[in-house]
Amino acid sequence: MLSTKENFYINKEEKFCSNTYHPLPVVLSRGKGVYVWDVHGKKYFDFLSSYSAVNQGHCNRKILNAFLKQSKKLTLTSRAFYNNELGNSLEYITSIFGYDKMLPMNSGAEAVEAALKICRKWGYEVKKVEKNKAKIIVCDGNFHGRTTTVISFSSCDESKKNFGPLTLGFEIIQYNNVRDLEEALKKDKNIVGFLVEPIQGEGGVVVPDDGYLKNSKKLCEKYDVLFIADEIQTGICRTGKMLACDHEEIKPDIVILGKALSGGFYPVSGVLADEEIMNVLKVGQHGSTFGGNPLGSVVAKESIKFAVDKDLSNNSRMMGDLFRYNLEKLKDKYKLIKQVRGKGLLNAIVLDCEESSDIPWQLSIKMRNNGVLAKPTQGNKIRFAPPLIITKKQILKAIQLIDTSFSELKYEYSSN
Ligand code: IF1
Repeated sequence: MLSTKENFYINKEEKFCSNTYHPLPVVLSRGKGVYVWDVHGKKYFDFLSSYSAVNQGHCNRKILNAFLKQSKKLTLTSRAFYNNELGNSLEYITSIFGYDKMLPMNSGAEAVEAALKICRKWGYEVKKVEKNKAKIIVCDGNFHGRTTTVISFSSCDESKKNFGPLTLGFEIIQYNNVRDLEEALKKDKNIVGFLVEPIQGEGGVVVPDDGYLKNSKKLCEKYDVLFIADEIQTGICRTGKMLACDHEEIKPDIVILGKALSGGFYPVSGVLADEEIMNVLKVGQHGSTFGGNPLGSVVAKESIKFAVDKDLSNNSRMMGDLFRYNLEKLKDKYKLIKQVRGKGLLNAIVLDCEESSDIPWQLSIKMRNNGVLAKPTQGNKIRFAPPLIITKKQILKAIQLIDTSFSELKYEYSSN
């Protein structure tokens, strides 16, 4: 039962904000580290991390201090002028990821769009594909954002219904199927790129077979096609490595970053590539008002520096192993848990119920009541993705609260 105060905020949001989400009934007012607090001061573990945008923890002090210092000096110049932070920031970031250049953008979808433009332009001007014939391969179950071109290649009808006419030039193949990729590459010489999530988030944390990324990259090399890794959700230590592609020791031709690139302070995204690819973009051929602004530059550098200095990759790997080990124990205890899957601290459970069942939602409500915030995705999966600074003690406490939530649900469903 929600309080008058909570309903006050919910009603106002529902009255004045476009209605494009179905939020969990909780009204948050503060965040710090792995915790968030609601308007009544109740404390929760945040096991969504704003869809992996606060890997460094809510209101991270180091990023906050950098944000405050820069925001008093200079926030935005546009790229019509140089500024004294952009070059510094990108020198550091490109050195960490091993690329010559980064194109600074703002939202994830905007960076995906920019990567698609770069790939197409490379296709026409370097691979010499016939004008307006360039094709990019994407995967079934993909999620790369909400812009019109990006939803044009979504395999989810709800994402694209009545948003037409859709952008042409994309082919959908099965995810985690190297043969499907080879078949597509063989039959069309106009293919210029393969856009893939190293782990599919929206699909309910779908981890491909070992070797899928490496073999796909090899095929892209064989057929002179750019391998584009969308690491917006899997990047910046989320899966136990700086990039999820690092698990297979491959270097994508293009890497797309977002979300935790700013530690949740400010929309910063980017496209990483070496010069022979990035330099297809010439003066006047791409841009953005906020892209590369000094405030976002400082925040992004500090966000990556924190992830590196605190070795968030290692903590993500260790805490992820501990979390999945304990989820597997819960799976032995509750037959409702059909599968535990994930890598690092990007995990999910698949519940043994119909995708249309309200059990996942009821479980999320129980977890909310017990102090853990997590939400169902794709019907019968619940994603668990806490900030990467989480400690062993916090993981074990969260598992205990999740266990309690299952036992309460089991009683409720078994008693009727
Ligand atoms: C929503 C999903 C997650 C992304 C990848 C690009 C973007 C996203 C791999 C676009 C954004 C967010 C967006 C949010 C829900 C959430 C999401 F469930 F939709 F799929 F995280 F898994 N590439 N994902 O995950 O970045 O433009 O949002 O900055 O739109 O409902 P953005």
